[in-house]
Amino acid sequence: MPHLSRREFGKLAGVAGLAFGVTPSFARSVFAAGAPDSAEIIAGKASGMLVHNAKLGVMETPLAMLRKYEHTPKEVLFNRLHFPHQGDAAWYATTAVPPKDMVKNWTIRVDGLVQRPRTLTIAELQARPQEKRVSVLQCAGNGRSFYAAKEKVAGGQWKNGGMGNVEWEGVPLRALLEDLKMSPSAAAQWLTAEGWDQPATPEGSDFAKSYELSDKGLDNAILALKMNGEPIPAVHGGPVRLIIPGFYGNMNVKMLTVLLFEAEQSPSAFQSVGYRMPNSPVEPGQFEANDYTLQNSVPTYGHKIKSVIFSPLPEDGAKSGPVEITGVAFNDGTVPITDVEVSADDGKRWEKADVKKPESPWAWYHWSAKAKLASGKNTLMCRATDALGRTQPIDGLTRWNPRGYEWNGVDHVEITA
Ligand SMILES: Nc1nc2c(c(=O)[nH]1)N[C@H]1C(S)=C(S)[C@@H](COP(=O)(O)O)O[C@H]1N2
Ligand SMILES: [Mo]
Repeated sequence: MPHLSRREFGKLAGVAGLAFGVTPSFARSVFAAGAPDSAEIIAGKASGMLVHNAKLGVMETPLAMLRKYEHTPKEVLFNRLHFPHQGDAAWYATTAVPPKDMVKNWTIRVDGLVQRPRTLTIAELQARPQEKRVSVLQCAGNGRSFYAAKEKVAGGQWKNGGMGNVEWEGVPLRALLEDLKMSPSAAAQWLTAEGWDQPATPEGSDFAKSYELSDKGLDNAILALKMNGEPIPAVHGGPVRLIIPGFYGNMNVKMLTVLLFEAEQSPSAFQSVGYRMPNSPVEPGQFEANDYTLQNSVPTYGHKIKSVIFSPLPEDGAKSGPVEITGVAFNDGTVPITDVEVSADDGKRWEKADVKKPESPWAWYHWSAKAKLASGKNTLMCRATDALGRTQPIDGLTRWNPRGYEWNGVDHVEITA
């Protein structure tokens, strides 16, 4: 395992750029054959995923696939990794459990401002009581492509499929620290989590994410050992992944190797420049992708409330007449979603959808509404609201930002009946 020094941090390469440079051999062979299918890029993935970056195995799930499952299986779950894998391409390119000896020897260093720094072994984690958390996992860049209606933002042009509803299982973090007499001292304000993966070049930043210790979201965090009832596949962060239910994907660090308690947040560019939202609305040209500071922006933490139409989709070939509109909704899980409203006429009239209780506060909610499709073009829309009155902007472009994060504008689907 490479040594992880937390002071090895650097710059983000370019605008989109959460830095890469080396093309691993497995990716080269894939490129030689022309545009590769998702199943060729990551062994075990379904064919026909929407590939955003073949080199890094970044791909999203078409909604027609996503809607088939209550818990998104590993075969279709979107994938995002920042670094091409340099050591062991076969390991990277598989959704199987990582090699046994690697899992057996996996350790997590708990360090910094704790009573008793030490290293946890995977066996210790496996021996402890486990808890489940069903939570939507969603890339903060999900929906980025929709910002192009104002100005295109660099990076993967995600539609709505950079998300999934996943059952995680593992060891509750706070209880673990207390039991092992490793609670952070009063001086500790931040928890930084680091993954095993390393940037391709020495100037690159490590993938490190910091969490405010005062944030209630951490109370629900687990060191996850299982995803949908099985050991977590390497590409989804096995053997141990930090899961903070309701938080954007980047905050759920895969292949966890370090937990650091400190007075400050990590200097990694993934924390200090990337995965942040400006404090107040910005316009293109006013605020650039590298203008982010700790003062003028906040990390992408809890999911902003969102709803997505799963049916009908344009490819369903819906006919005019009565139709059932269905979809999902979710927020950060701190309060329930109270309403989903649906419009079948481009926002002129809105009807309340029937909203089902979710499996957990962070899972997706299912909703459905009856409507009538006119012959010709119909614009379907949906909008969720929660118990705090938080709702989705009708015009998502008001939240335009230079890195294209946190899209939660009212969803639109055009159906020609
Ligand atoms: N170690 C590590 N953890 C990581 C990342 C990464 O590149 N390295 N990417 C993050 C981002 S941006 C997202 S969206 C999710 C993606 O999780 P998935 O690939 O399991 O869907 O993992 C997060 N955790
Ligand atoms: Mo992400």
